[in-house]
Amino acid sequence: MLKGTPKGIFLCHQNDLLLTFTLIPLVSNSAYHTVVALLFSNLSLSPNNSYLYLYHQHHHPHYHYYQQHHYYHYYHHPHQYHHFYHHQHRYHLYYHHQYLFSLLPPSHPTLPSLPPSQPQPSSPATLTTIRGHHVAQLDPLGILEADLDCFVPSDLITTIDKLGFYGLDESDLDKTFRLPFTTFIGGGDTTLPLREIIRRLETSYCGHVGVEFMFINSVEQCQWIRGKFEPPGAMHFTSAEKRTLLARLVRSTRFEDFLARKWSSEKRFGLEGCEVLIPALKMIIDSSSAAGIDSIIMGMPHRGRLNVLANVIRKELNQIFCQFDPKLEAADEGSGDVKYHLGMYHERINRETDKTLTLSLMANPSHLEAVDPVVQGKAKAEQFYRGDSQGKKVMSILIHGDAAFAGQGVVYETFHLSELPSYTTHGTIHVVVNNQIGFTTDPRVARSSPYPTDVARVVNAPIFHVNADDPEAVMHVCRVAAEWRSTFNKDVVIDLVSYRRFGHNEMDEPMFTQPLMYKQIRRQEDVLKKYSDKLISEGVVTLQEFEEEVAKYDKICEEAYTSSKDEKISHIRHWLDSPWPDFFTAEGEPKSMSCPPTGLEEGVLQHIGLTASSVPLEGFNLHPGVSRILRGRSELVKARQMDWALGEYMAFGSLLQEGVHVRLSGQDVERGTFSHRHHVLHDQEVDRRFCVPMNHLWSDQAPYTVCNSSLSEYGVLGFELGFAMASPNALVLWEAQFGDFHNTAQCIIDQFISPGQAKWVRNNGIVLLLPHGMEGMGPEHSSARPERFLQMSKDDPDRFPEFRGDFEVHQLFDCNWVVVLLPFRKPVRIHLISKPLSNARINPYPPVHYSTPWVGPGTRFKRLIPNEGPASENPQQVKRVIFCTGKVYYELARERKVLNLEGEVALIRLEQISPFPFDLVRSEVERYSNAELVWCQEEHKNMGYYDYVRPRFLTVVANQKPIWYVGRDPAAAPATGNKATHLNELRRFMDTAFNLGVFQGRKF
Ligand SMILES: Cc1ncc(C[n+]2csc(CCOP(=O)(O)OP(=O)(O)O)c2C)c(N)n1
Ligand SMILES: [Mg+2]
Repeated sequence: MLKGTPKGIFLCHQNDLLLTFTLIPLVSNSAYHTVVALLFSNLSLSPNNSYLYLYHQHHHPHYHYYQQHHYYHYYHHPHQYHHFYHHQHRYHLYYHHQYLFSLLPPSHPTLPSLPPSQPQPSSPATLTTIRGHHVAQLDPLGILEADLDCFVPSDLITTIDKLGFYGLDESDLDKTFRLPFTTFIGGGDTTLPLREIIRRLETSYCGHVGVEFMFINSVEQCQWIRGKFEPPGAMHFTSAEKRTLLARLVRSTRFEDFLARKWSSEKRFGLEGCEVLIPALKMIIDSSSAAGIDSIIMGMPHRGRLNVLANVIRKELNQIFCQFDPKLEAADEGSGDVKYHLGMYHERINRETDKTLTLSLMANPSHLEAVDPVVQGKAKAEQFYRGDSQGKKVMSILIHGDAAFAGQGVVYETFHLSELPSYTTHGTIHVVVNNQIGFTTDPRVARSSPYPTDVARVVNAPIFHVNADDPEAVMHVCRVAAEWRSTFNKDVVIDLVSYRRFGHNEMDEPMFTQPLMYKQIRRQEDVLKKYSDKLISEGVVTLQEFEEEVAKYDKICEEAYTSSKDEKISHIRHWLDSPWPDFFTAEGEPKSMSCPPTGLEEGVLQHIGLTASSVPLEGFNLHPGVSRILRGRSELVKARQMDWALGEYMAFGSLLQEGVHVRLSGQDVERGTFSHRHHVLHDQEVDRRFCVPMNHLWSDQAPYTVCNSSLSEYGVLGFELGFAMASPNALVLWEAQFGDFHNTAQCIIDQFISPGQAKWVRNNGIVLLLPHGMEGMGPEHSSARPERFLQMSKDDPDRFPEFRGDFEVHQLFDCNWVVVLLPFRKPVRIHLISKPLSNARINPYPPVHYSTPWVGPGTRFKRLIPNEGPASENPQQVKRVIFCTGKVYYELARERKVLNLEGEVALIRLEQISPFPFDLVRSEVERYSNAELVWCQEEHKNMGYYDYVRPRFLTVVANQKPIWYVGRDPAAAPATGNKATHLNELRRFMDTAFNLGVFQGRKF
């Protein structure tokens, strides 16, 4: 015990109405410094209890100054009092701790009473600090500090035997004090002896639960939490509840034991050391179901995942066990995934509440925490489609590892979505399996924050740290967390402070790196043994009943094991987390393989165009600049033309008419980064008066959601991917501010979007809008790195495909492109080739006339646009065919015209690059059989499309002809920062493109 440390202190705080005092006496026991925190509010304001004393640890010269001066002033000058306390609190109490306030009985003679007329000081709300969690007994091993700090804040420390040293004696402990109304420790009592106060507070705040909530800026919420932890008997459980808890613990523990026995050398990332996770989740689910929740979407990492699938989601055990069979064959197309990544969807009756409940655990990649925003997006979408605007029916639970929770930035990004109107899921319950280790790394070198959970403080989520070896304490915090979520619809964190009994996986040797910790772990009795002993000694169960429960579950496992041997084939689709039952056939196949035309009646186009160029609300004060834009649109509509922004309007609007929900999310998407979109109009006179014309198209249209996101890519793209998972009947688009910013969301692209179907047989129609264009804007803001996406496409460059009538749609099914009308969903990446802002100045795109060949009824997306002009009339005379894509076409067409080469050079545009339109390219190549073939791009040679298209062109011509490259030279940066260099590069490759002799005599 620290020498000379104080016995007790009162911390002073102010909130709106009250001055509050927290008494923090400390008591020692053999193993811990423990702290007790008590809030005595109103203490100084009532004439009956204005008994404050300053105590000091050492004789400090300022002692009398503070005692006499400030106290004295307090009675006469409330403002100085305020200042004084603020000063004390911040400085002396926290850092020097020489000065202590203590409480004396009302009869103490030395202090004057506070005059009844004393005005109450008021100030911005601050709340009582309760720091008991710093010394609560959270580590089941008893060797680590959950807050990484064995230093117990000295302002909190005292020992009972030091009472005299601080001016108190043992007799003070038995003096009775009136309790303030803000505390619940009294139960029915309004006064208690100090000894009892200390005991009760110790029970609430310094036992196996550490509650962090002092940072919450709501008196109501803080009081609510106190009300859950302070009343005597708050943690009381009935015998029936205890038996249920024991039975759940049996399942959790014996499941891992069973796997360990049967497959001792298989990786499973066992839960041993935190078996309480299973009853914890079940308690959260039961309590949430009781509060009205009927759909829960969960995300979690590897640790204990199989156990959660088995005992929470209730995946059939034989289906889990057969995954361990090395001879099990895969029935589905695709490459599949390891068993501890698979997801699951299950509808069942909750036994505790008798209500129907749907549970889904999202499949996820190894990349820790990447699934967090995906879960949130899916939960949001379910809430949206069900009209659950308050999150009373659908909720999400996220489970985290301690190291990943602290280390991964996407956790922070996800928290920052939690309160945003278009992204909130109205409260997520986070559960941290805090085994105090990450692989081989100790927490003290893995994080800089005291707890792994501190990230949650940014959203004022209460954090409940709990010793995972005390299952009843865990159940209590889980119940409180669920009630918190259903009461306040805000995030909450449960930190299960536990340990990891074995290595990171079952093959790892933890003694290499954590020898002492693991010596202790070997001595550690498992929680099931401890808890069953406790219940047996309490007489809640008999030893025989307990053993029967264990035997019963072991038998279930054995039987499932036997039947798992009959499973010869694994169906990944049985592990689907987001089934779309009516969308596919019963076998999970598309109902047809057809791609209907996407053209529209002119009347529809006109209608949408008019809405896009008007304000449907009366008396709306528009900005003159926006008025101009809308007038420009209206001119185009009159001329039956559309530019990029109108084209987008037409596409979205027509889908809305057909009942397809459209959601566009990303940074500044409402106006549009390039100020071209203006989907949300702002009244210039009335604060927060908006108008979204797209939602005024038709009375029975589907809703349009357009939302500016937080400044995140990883989190927001993950969220939208999850949103797109909930329903196939939606177009969900994420737009990057500039295409290159998608690189901070690369994990979502690489781990979910590209391989999602191959790993998890999961369709998804997410659309990425990535502004791209080499316009001299510098190394960033130029390239959306199309080469990266093309590299993910799996069409074989070397195999010329067979052509059937449905070749086009089959290609789309096999590779990655999407049209919302397709009978399946594929992620798609669209590069907006050229930014509409620059269109205004150097518009490479003339507005498109919406006459039939392009957008009218019966028309469809053109994968390839053949040459337009003289070259196609006399193809045999053509000397060079330049294939290209995007904006560079317009530069080439202009140059060709200037050079008068329109008869000799054909320009062909690939609108769909992947899957490669082998059929159309072949017929163009055959048409211009005398011409040499060129691929022209404005990107550098090692970027853009060249590496993707080259081998495919060679396959088309059976390697009989070269496909020459024209474009920028290879480079390390995507674009130059120098405008002159940019223009020189452009000039140089334009010259090459039309120098018809340049490749003569060259070998390929
Ligand atoms: C983003 C990411 N980085 C690194 C890894 C490799 N990795 C797998 S588990 C692990 C440790 C995780 O520790 P923790 O989050 O505490 O979970 P625990 O295994 O202890 O349950 C690491 C580093 C990963 N899977 N994902
Ligand atoms: Mg860990």
